[in-house]
Amino acid sequence: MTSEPAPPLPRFPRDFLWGVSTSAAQTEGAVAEDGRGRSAWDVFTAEAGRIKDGSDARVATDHYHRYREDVGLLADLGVGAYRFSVAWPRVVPDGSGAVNAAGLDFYDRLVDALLAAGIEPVPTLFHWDTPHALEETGGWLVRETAEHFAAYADAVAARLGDRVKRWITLNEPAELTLLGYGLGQHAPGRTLLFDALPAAHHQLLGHGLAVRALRARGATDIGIANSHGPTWAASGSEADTGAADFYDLLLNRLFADPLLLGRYPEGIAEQLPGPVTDDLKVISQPLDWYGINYYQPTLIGAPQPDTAAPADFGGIALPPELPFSPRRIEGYPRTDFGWPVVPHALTELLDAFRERYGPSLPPLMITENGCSYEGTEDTDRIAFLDGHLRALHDAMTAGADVRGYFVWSLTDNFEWAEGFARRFGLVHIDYATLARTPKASYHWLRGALRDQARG
Ligand code: IFM
Repeated sequence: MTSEPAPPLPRFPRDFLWGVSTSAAQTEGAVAEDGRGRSAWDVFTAEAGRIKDGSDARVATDHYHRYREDVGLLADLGVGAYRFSVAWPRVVPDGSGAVNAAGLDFYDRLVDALLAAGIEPVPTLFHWDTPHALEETGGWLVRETAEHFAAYADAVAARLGDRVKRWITLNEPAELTLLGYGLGQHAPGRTLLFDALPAAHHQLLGHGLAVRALRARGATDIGIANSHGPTWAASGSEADTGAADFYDLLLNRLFADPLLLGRYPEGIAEQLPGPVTDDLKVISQPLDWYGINYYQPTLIGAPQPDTAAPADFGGIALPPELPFSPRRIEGYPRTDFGWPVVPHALTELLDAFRERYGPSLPPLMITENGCSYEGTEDTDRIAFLDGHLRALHDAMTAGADVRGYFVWSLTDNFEWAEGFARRFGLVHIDYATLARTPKASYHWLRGALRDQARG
């Protein structure tokens, strides 16, 4: 996809929060430093064949040591906020029990450096790096992990709460449930299919308990980052629309309904462990805002046992038992990852959220949006961001209350099972030297943010 220079972006509200997102496991490296414990991803990446390019994240982008340079890049970019994640195994090496002060020191330094540069720190407490010790006792399949998560959240808030105002509890619990526990493509590599559902419930419970812990420490600005995207049916047939409805439930309602409406979609609660009704009260405490990570829509049809999933769905091998099958979306440009580029689906998604949740929907933030392309003259990424920001503006004009937008990601980084082969950064990383080089998209966004600031 290449594009002609586009006219300036439409004007966003003056107090709109512009930011970029990263996560600890994808950037920090330094996995054995300053008392950090092992994470589920450390163990997963050490297993042969798990990561496509055979890499691991022991060094990643070395953000742990180069955070000052990264903060400089953020300041020069002109964003108001930096969304990063705190690594649970760095703060509580065994997942429960003793807190590692040296691990918290890193986030202390990072937060201070951000504030000194006039950038708001927005930490996510959990972005998939479950402490390995907890994984060994069942990980998110067991209730205790939710309780340990709340204790960890309390420890982080105790240290950073005097300077951090805005918190995110979890990132994309749907992906961890589906890819980590259901299909085995991500850590911890379990292939439980629908028996993975307890992991969804316990993450939600962990979220609710963490919200309580943060509020007890005085936090007043708390959200969650869930991945969502419109689900399109492959045809109008009953079989295809039924399959699409089911997939929509998994991606768009399994997490949002309990959080926003205090109930699970029909038929789910019966399959979950624990005092679900009581848990739902904890899970559905009102949020200050709700984060949406949007990348692409999904086209779904009735099961087709012999068809491999298309690139739209990561090209992964899907078990024949699934009651749906992803199809390739035709007629749109694609990123180098093979994902279709469909900006208007973001407008569609935000319209659908307003319609589905009505007055129960708190203000929204787009907590991730971005794309993977090679090269530093990344005009395709510019076109992607430009198109999605216009689509977002359309949704806001139609009434969506969206307060901020975060690009995924500041730098290229470790893209999970894909290793380093996928480049989502506004800043290029040379993995041999770890040199950072801003791409054309970085300069474009910098200009766009300056225009916005001029008012
Ligand atoms: O890199 C990931 C991130 O960790 C979670 N959201 C999607 C991104 C791109 O795949």
